Amino acid sequence: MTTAPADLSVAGDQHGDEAGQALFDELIARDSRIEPRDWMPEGYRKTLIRQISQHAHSEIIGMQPESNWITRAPSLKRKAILMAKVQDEAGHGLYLYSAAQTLGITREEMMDQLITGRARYSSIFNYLTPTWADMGAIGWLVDGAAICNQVPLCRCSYGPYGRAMVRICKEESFHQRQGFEILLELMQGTEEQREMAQDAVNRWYWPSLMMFGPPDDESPNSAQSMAWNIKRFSNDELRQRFVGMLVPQSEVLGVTLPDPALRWNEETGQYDMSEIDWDEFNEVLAGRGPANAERIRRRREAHDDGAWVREAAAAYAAKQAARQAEVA
Ligand code: BYC
Repeated sequence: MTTAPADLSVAGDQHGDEAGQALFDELIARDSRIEPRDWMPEGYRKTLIRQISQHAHSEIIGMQPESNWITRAPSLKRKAILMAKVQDEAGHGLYLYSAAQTLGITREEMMDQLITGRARYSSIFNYLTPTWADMGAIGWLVDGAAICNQVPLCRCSYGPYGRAMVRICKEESFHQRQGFEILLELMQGTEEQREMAQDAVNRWYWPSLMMFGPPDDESPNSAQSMAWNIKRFSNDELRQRFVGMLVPQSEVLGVTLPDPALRWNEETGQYDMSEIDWDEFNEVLAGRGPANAERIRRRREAHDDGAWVREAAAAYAAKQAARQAEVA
Protein backbone atom coordinates (compact mmCIF):
# COMPACT_ATOMS: atom_id res chain seq x y z
CA MET A 1 0.00 0.00 0.00
CA THR A 2 1.45 3.38 -0.98
CA THR A 3 0.70 6.90 0.15
CA ALA A 4 -0.15 9.72 -2.21
CA PRO A 5 2.76 11.52 -3.84
CA ALA A 6 2.97 14.91 -2.11
CA ASP A 7 2.49 16.97 -5.30
CA LEU A 8 -0.73 15.12 -6.18
CA SER A 9 -2.18 15.60 -2.69
CA VAL A 10 -1.58 19.31 -2.71
CA ALA A 11 -3.33 19.52 -6.10
CA GLY A 12 -6.59 18.65 -4.34
CA ASP A 13 -6.24 21.61 -1.97
CA GLN A 14 -5.25 24.06 -4.65
CA HIS A 15 -7.82 23.40 -7.32
CA GLY A 16 -10.94 22.94 -5.26
CA ASP A 17 -13.54 20.24 -5.00
CA GLU A 18 -13.43 18.88 -8.54
CA ALA A 19 -9.70 18.21 -8.59
CA GLY A 20 -9.93 17.07 -4.99
CA GLN A 21 -12.66 14.56 -5.78
CA ALA A 22 -10.73 13.25 -8.79
CA LEU A 23 -7.61 12.75 -6.72
CA PHE A 24 -9.58 11.18 -3.89
CA ASP A 25 -11.22 8.73 -6.31
CA GLU A 26 -7.84 7.89 -7.77
CA LEU A 27 -6.31 7.23 -4.36
CA ILE A 28 -9.23 4.98 -3.37
CA ALA A 29 -9.07 3.12 -6.70
CA ARG A 30 -5.33 2.56 -6.17
CA ASP A 31 -6.02 1.34 -2.62
CA SER A 32 -3.80 4.14 -1.29
CA ARG A 33 -4.12 6.05 1.92
CA ILE A 34 -6.01 9.30 2.45
CA GLU A 35 -4.18 11.59 4.87
CA PRO A 36 -5.53 14.51 6.96
CA ARG A 37 -4.02 17.09 4.54
CA ASP A 38 -5.89 15.58 1.56
CA TRP A 39 -9.19 16.78 0.18
CA MET A 40 -11.97 14.35 1.06
CA PRO A 41 -15.72 14.25 0.45
CA GLU A 42 -17.79 15.49 3.38
CA GLY A 43 -19.56 12.12 3.63
CA TYR A 44 -16.22 10.29 3.97
CA ARG A 45 -15.11 12.68 6.73
CA LYS A 46 -18.43 12.33 8.60
CA THR A 47 -18.46 8.54 8.29
CA LEU A 48 -14.96 8.34 9.71
CA ILE A 49 -15.75 10.72 12.57
CA ARG A 50 -18.81 8.58 13.36
CA GLN A 51 -16.98 5.26 13.28
CA ILE A 52 -13.72 6.35 14.93
CA SER A 53 -15.43 8.29 17.73
CA GLN A 54 -17.82 5.38 18.40
CA HIS A 55 -14.82 3.10 18.47
CA ALA A 56 -12.94 5.40 20.88
CA HIS A 57 -15.98 5.62 23.18
CA SER A 58 -16.23 1.81 23.14
CA GLU A 59 -12.66 1.52 24.37
CA ILE A 60 -13.27 4.01 27.18
CA ILE A 61 -16.65 2.60 28.28
CA GLY A 62 -15.18 -0.88 27.78
CA MET A 63 -12.83 -0.23 30.70
CA GLN A 64 -15.74 -0.33 33.14
CA PRO A 65 -16.92 -3.97 33.09
CA GLU A 66 -13.35 -5.19 33.67
CA SER A 67 -12.18 -2.51 36.08
CA ASN A 68 -15.01 -3.72 38.34
CA TRP A 69 -12.90 -6.83 38.90
CA ILE A 70 -9.45 -5.32 39.52
CA THR A 71 -9.84 -5.30 43.31
CA ARG A 72 -11.45 -8.75 43.30
CA ALA A 73 -9.08 -10.60 40.95
CA PRO A 74 -8.14 -13.94 42.54
CA SER A 75 -4.35 -13.35 42.77
CA LEU A 76 -1.74 -10.59 42.58
CA LYS A 77 -0.69 -11.86 39.14
CA ARG A 78 -4.27 -11.74 37.82
CA LYS A 79 -4.72 -8.27 39.31
CA ALA A 80 -1.57 -6.97 37.58
CA ILE A 81 -2.58 -8.48 34.23
CA LEU A 82 -6.12 -7.11 34.42
CA MET A 83 -4.87 -3.67 35.41
CA ALA A 84 -2.48 -3.63 32.43
CA LYS A 85 -5.30 -4.69 30.11
CA VAL A 86 -7.65 -1.96 31.33
CA GLN A 87 -4.85 0.60 30.93
CA ASP A 88 -4.35 -0.63 27.36
CA GLU A 89 -8.02 0.12 26.64
CA ALA A 90 -7.52 3.69 27.87
CA GLY A 91 -4.54 3.98 25.51
CA HIS A 92 -6.63 2.67 22.59
CA GLY A 93 -9.30 5.25 23.34
CA LEU A 94 -6.68 8.00 23.28
CA TYR A 95 -5.12 6.94 19.96
CA LEU A 96 -8.59 6.80 18.45
CA TYR A 97 -9.73 10.19 19.80
CA SER A 98 -6.50 11.62 18.33
CA ALA A 99 -7.23 9.99 14.96
CA ALA A 100 -10.78 11.44 14.99
CA GLN A 101 -9.40 14.90 15.88
CA THR A 102 -7.42 14.94 12.60
CA LEU A 103 -10.83 15.08 10.87
CA GLY A 104 -11.83 18.34 12.54
CA ILE A 105 -13.81 17.34 15.63
CA THR A 106 -12.51 18.27 19.08
CA ARG A 107 -11.98 15.95 22.02
CA GLU A 108 -14.42 18.11 24.03
CA GLU A 109 -17.19 17.69 21.43
CA MET A 110 -16.73 13.91 21.40
CA MET A 111 -16.66 13.70 25.19
CA ASP A 112 -19.77 15.84 25.42
CA GLN A 113 -21.59 13.54 22.97
CA LEU A 114 -20.62 10.56 25.12
CA ILE A 115 -21.57 11.87 28.55
CA THR A 116 -24.85 13.34 27.35
CA GLY A 117 -25.82 9.94 25.91
CA ARG A 118 -25.84 11.19 22.27
CA ALA A 119 -22.97 8.98 21.09
CA ARG A 120 -23.03 5.29 20.37
CA TYR A 121 -20.51 2.84 21.77
CA SER A 122 -20.39 -0.92 21.32
CA SER A 123 -23.49 -2.76 22.55
CA ILE A 124 -21.27 -5.34 24.26
CA PHE A 125 -20.30 -3.06 27.15
CA ASN A 126 -23.86 -2.81 28.40
CA TYR A 127 -23.78 -6.29 29.92
CA LEU A 128 -22.97 -7.11 33.54
CA THR A 129 -19.92 -8.95 34.87
CA PRO A 130 -21.15 -10.89 37.94
CA THR A 131 -18.33 -13.50 38.14
CA TRP A 132 -14.56 -13.77 37.68
CA ALA A 133 -15.16 -16.06 34.67
CA ASP A 134 -16.63 -13.02 32.91
CA MET A 135 -13.05 -11.67 32.68
CA GLY A 136 -12.13 -14.82 30.78
CA ALA A 137 -15.20 -14.64 28.54
CA ILE A 138 -14.62 -10.95 27.76
CA GLY A 139 -11.00 -11.59 26.82
CA TRP A 140 -11.74 -14.67 24.74
CA LEU A 141 -15.01 -13.62 23.08
CA VAL A 142 -15.12 -9.80 23.18
CA ASP A 143 -11.45 -9.20 22.40
CA GLY A 144 -11.59 -12.10 19.94
CA ALA A 145 -14.48 -10.44 18.10
CA ALA A 146 -12.63 -7.13 18.28
CA ILE A 147 -9.57 -8.68 16.60
CA CYS A 148 -11.67 -10.21 13.82
CA ASN A 149 -13.33 -6.88 13.18
CA GLN A 150 -10.24 -4.73 13.59
CA VAL A 151 -7.46 -6.55 11.73
CA PRO A 152 -9.07 -5.56 8.39
CA LEU A 153 -9.35 -1.98 9.71
CA CYS A 154 -5.52 -1.82 9.73
CA ARG A 155 -5.97 -1.48 5.94
CA CYS A 156 -8.60 1.26 6.28
CA SER A 157 -8.10 3.95 3.62
CA TYR A 158 -7.78 6.71 6.23
CA GLY A 159 -4.13 6.75 7.33
CA PRO A 160 -4.40 7.82 10.99
CA TYR A 161 -7.14 5.25 11.71
CA GLY A 162 -5.34 2.38 9.95
CA ARG A 163 -2.06 3.14 11.74
CA ALA A 164 -3.77 3.34 15.16
CA MET A 165 -5.38 -0.02 14.47
CA VAL A 166 -2.03 -1.75 13.89
CA ARG A 167 -0.91 -1.04 17.42
CA ILE A 168 -4.33 -1.70 18.92
CA CYS A 169 -4.58 -5.12 17.25
CA LYS A 170 -1.22 -6.19 18.67
CA GLU A 171 -2.46 -5.42 22.16
CA GLU A 172 -5.86 -7.01 21.53
CA SER A 173 -4.25 -10.32 20.67
CA PHE A 174 -2.55 -10.36 24.08
CA HIS A 175 -5.93 -9.53 25.64
CA GLN A 176 -7.61 -12.38 23.82
CA ARG A 177 -5.00 -14.87 24.95
CA GLN A 178 -5.21 -13.77 28.57
CA GLY A 179 -9.01 -14.33 28.46
CA PHE A 180 -8.54 -17.76 26.89
CA GLU A 181 -6.03 -18.65 29.58
CA ILE A 182 -8.38 -17.58 32.41
CA LEU A 183 -11.08 -19.84 30.97
CA LEU A 184 -8.63 -22.69 30.40
CA GLU A 185 -7.51 -22.58 34.03
CA LEU A 186 -11.12 -22.54 35.25
CA MET A 187 -12.03 -25.44 32.94
CA GLN A 188 -9.16 -27.45 34.42
CA GLY A 189 -10.35 -26.64 37.96
CA THR A 190 -13.23 -27.84 40.13
CA GLU A 191 -16.73 -28.67 38.92
CA GLU A 192 -17.91 -25.33 40.28
CA GLN A 193 -15.20 -23.47 38.35
CA ARG A 194 -16.10 -25.31 35.13
CA GLU A 195 -19.75 -24.37 35.60
CA MET A 196 -18.80 -20.75 36.20
CA ALA A 197 -16.74 -20.68 32.98
CA GLN A 198 -19.52 -22.30 30.91
CA ASP A 199 -22.09 -19.91 32.38
CA ALA A 200 -19.97 -16.90 31.38
CA VAL A 201 -19.54 -18.28 27.84
CA ASN A 202 -23.32 -18.81 27.65
CA ARG A 203 -23.96 -15.18 28.61
CA TRP A 204 -21.29 -13.56 26.38
CA TYR A 205 -21.51 -15.68 23.23
CA TRP A 206 -24.56 -14.07 21.59
CA PRO A 207 -23.72 -10.47 22.58
CA SER A 208 -20.21 -11.00 21.12
CA LEU A 209 -21.78 -12.00 17.77
CA MET A 210 -23.86 -8.80 17.90
CA MET A 211 -20.65 -6.72 18.09
CA PHE A 212 -20.27 -7.13 14.30
CA GLY A 213 -23.41 -5.05 13.76
CA PRO A 214 -26.74 -5.72 12.10
CA PRO A 215 -27.12 -8.30 9.30
CA ASP A 216 -25.80 -7.12 5.92
CA ASP A 217 -29.24 -6.44 4.48
CA GLU A 218 -29.99 -4.13 7.43
CA SER A 219 -26.64 -2.35 7.60
CA PRO A 220 -27.19 1.11 6.12
CA ASN A 221 -23.53 2.16 6.22
CA SER A 222 -21.72 -0.93 4.92
CA ALA A 223 -21.96 -0.48 1.13
CA GLN A 224 -20.56 3.06 1.14
CA SER A 225 -17.93 2.27 3.77
CA MET A 226 -16.74 -0.69 1.69
CA ALA A 227 -16.66 1.42 -1.49
CA TRP A 228 -14.43 3.89 0.39
CA ASN A 229 -12.13 1.10 1.65
CA ILE A 230 -13.01 1.91 5.26
CA LYS A 231 -14.62 -1.47 5.85
CA ARG A 232 -13.05 -4.39 3.98
CA PHE A 233 -15.59 -7.09 4.83
CA SER A 234 -19.28 -7.05 5.59
CA ASN A 235 -20.73 -7.51 9.09
CA ASP A 236 -21.96 -11.05 8.30
CA GLU A 237 -18.67 -12.09 6.68
CA LEU A 238 -16.73 -11.10 9.79
CA ARG A 239 -19.28 -12.75 12.09
CA GLN A 240 -18.85 -16.02 10.17
CA ARG A 241 -15.08 -15.74 10.32
CA PHE A 242 -15.30 -15.23 14.09
CA VAL A 243 -17.48 -18.31 14.64
CA GLY A 244 -15.04 -20.32 12.51
CA MET A 245 -12.24 -19.20 14.81
CA LEU A 246 -14.19 -20.00 18.00
CA VAL A 247 -15.23 -23.56 17.20
CA PRO A 248 -11.76 -25.19 17.42
CA GLN A 249 -10.81 -22.99 20.39
CA SER A 250 -13.97 -24.01 22.28
CA GLU A 251 -12.93 -27.66 21.77
CA VAL A 252 -9.53 -26.99 23.34
CA LEU A 253 -11.21 -25.22 26.26
CA GLY A 254 -13.87 -27.91 26.68
CA VAL A 255 -16.71 -25.35 26.67
CA THR A 256 -19.91 -25.64 24.63
CA LEU A 257 -20.93 -22.77 22.38
CA PRO A 258 -24.59 -22.17 23.32
CA ASP A 259 -26.13 -22.69 19.89
CA PRO A 260 -27.71 -26.11 19.24
CA ALA A 261 -27.98 -25.30 15.51
CA LEU A 262 -24.25 -24.61 15.10
CA ARG A 263 -22.75 -26.97 12.53
CA TRP A 264 -20.43 -26.82 9.52
CA ASN A 265 -22.29 -26.84 6.22
CA GLU A 266 -20.19 -28.45 3.47
CA GLU A 267 -22.41 -27.04 0.74
CA THR A 268 -22.30 -23.39 1.76
CA GLY A 269 -18.78 -23.60 3.18
CA GLN A 270 -20.08 -21.77 6.26
CA TYR A 271 -21.38 -22.51 9.73
CA ASP A 272 -25.13 -22.80 10.03
CA MET A 273 -26.32 -21.07 13.17
CA SER A 274 -29.49 -20.01 14.96
CA GLU A 275 -30.99 -16.60 14.31
CA ILE A 276 -29.46 -13.85 16.47
CA ASP A 277 -31.96 -12.13 18.76
CA TRP A 278 -31.94 -8.76 16.99
CA ASP A 279 -34.68 -7.46 19.32
CA GLU A 280 -32.20 -7.73 22.17
CA PHE A 281 -29.56 -5.90 20.07
CA ASN A 282 -32.02 -3.11 19.24
CA GLU A 283 -33.04 -2.77 22.88
CA VAL A 284 -29.40 -2.36 23.93
CA LEU A 285 -28.82 0.20 21.15
CA ALA A 286 -31.90 2.10 22.32
CA GLY A 287 -30.29 2.45 25.77
CA ARG A 288 -32.27 -0.30 27.48
CA GLY A 289 -29.54 -2.92 28.00
CA PRO A 290 -28.72 -4.27 31.47
CA ALA A 291 -26.03 -1.64 32.19
CA ASN A 292 -26.51 1.30 29.75
CA ALA A 293 -27.58 3.80 32.42
CA GLU A 294 -24.86 2.72 34.84
CA ARG A 295 -22.10 2.99 32.20
CA ILE A 296 -23.03 6.57 31.28
CA ARG A 297 -23.54 7.58 34.92
CA ARG A 298 -20.04 6.35 35.82
CA ARG A 299 -18.43 7.98 32.78
CA ARG A 300 -20.08 11.31 33.65
CA GLU A 301 -18.94 10.98 37.27
CA ALA A 302 -15.35 10.21 36.16
CA HIS A 303 -15.44 13.20 33.79
CA ASP A 304 -16.57 15.52 36.60
CA ASP A 305 -14.02 14.08 39.04
CA GLY A 306 -11.28 14.64 36.45
CA ALA A 307 -12.12 18.32 35.87
CA TRP A 308 -9.33 19.50 38.20
CA VAL A 309 -6.74 17.47 36.25
CA ARG A 310 -7.79 19.06 32.95
CA GLU A 311 -7.78 22.52 34.56
CA ALA A 312 -4.33 21.95 36.09
CA ALA A 313 -2.94 20.71 32.75
CA ALA A 314 -4.36 23.75 30.94
CA ALA A 315 -2.93 26.13 33.58
CA TYR A 316 0.48 24.46 33.31
CA ALA A 317 0.42 24.67 29.50
CA ALA A 318 -0.51 28.38 29.69
CA LYS A 319 2.34 29.01 32.16
CA GLN A 320 4.83 27.20 29.89
CA ALA A 321 3.61 29.15 26.84
CA ALA A 322 4.00 32.45 28.72
CA ARG A 323 7.58 31.48 29.71
CA GLN A 324 8.41 30.58 26.11
CA ALA A 325 7.01 33.93 24.93
CA GLU A 326 9.20 35.76 27.50
CA VAL A 327 12.34 33.97 26.30
CA ALA A 328 11.55 34.64 22.61
N1 BYC B 1 -23.01 -1.62 19.05
O1 BYC B 1 -24.59 0.25 9.19
P1 BYC B 1 -23.93 -0.44 10.33
C1 BYC B 1 -13.22 -3.25 21.86
C2 BYC B 1 -24.69 0.82 14.89
S1 BYC B 1 -14.10 -1.92 21.35
C3 BYC B 1 -23.52 -0.39 18.94
O2 BYC B 1 -23.51 -1.86 10.12
P2 BYC B 1 -21.16 0.41 10.47
C4 BYC B 1 -12.87 -3.46 23.25
C5 BYC B 1 -23.81 1.57 13.91
O3 BYC B 1 -22.92 2.41 14.61
C6 BYC B 1 -15.22 -2.58 20.14
N2 BYC B 1 -23.92 0.16 17.76
O4 BYC B 1 -22.72 0.47 10.84
C7 BYC B 1 -12.80 -2.38 24.14
C8 BYC B 1 -24.85 2.31 13.10
O5 BYC B 1 -25.35 3.39 13.87
P3 BYC B 1 -25.31 4.93 13.37
C9 BYC B 1 -15.73 -1.52 19.24
C10 BYC B 1 -23.75 -0.61 16.67
O6 BYC B 1 -20.50 1.53 11.17
C11 BYC B 1 -12.54 -2.59 25.49
C12 BYC B 1 -25.98 1.30 13.03
O7 BYC B 1 -25.81 0.43 14.13
N3 BYC B 1 -15.27 -1.77 17.90
O8 BYC B 1 -12.98 -4.02 21.01
O9 BYC B 1 -20.97 0.29 9.01
C13 BYC B 1 -12.36 -3.89 25.96
C14 BYC B 1 -26.02 0.52 11.73
O10 BYC B 1 -24.88 -0.38 11.61
C15 BYC B 1 -23.20 -1.89 16.72
C16 BYC B 1 -15.46 -0.87 16.93
O11 BYC B 1 -16.04 0.17 17.13
C17 BYC B 1 -22.83 -2.41 17.97
N4 BYC B 1 -22.32 -3.64 18.11
O12 BYC B 1 -20.67 -0.97 11.11
C18 BYC B 1 -12.39 -4.95 25.08
C19 BYC B 1 -14.88 -1.24 15.59
N5 BYC B 1 -23.15 -2.39 15.46
O13 BYC B 1 -23.94 5.44 13.71
C20 BYC B 1 -12.64 -4.75 23.71
C21 BYC B 1 -15.05 -0.17 14.55
C22 BYC B 1 -23.68 -1.45 14.66
O14 BYC B 1 -25.53 4.91 11.88
N6 BYC B 1 -16.39 -0.10 14.07
N7 BYC B 1 -24.03 -0.39 15.38
O15 BYC B 1 -26.36 5.60 14.17
C23 BYC B 1 -16.88 -0.88 13.06
O16 BYC B 1 -16.22 -1.77 12.55
C24 BYC B 1 -18.27 -0.59 12.57
O17 BYC B 1 -18.64 0.70 13.00
C25 BYC B 1 -19.34 -1.63 13.03
C26 BYC B 1 -20.71 -1.18 12.51
C27 BYC B 1 -19.02 -2.99 12.41
C28 BYC B 1 -19.39 -1.76 14.54
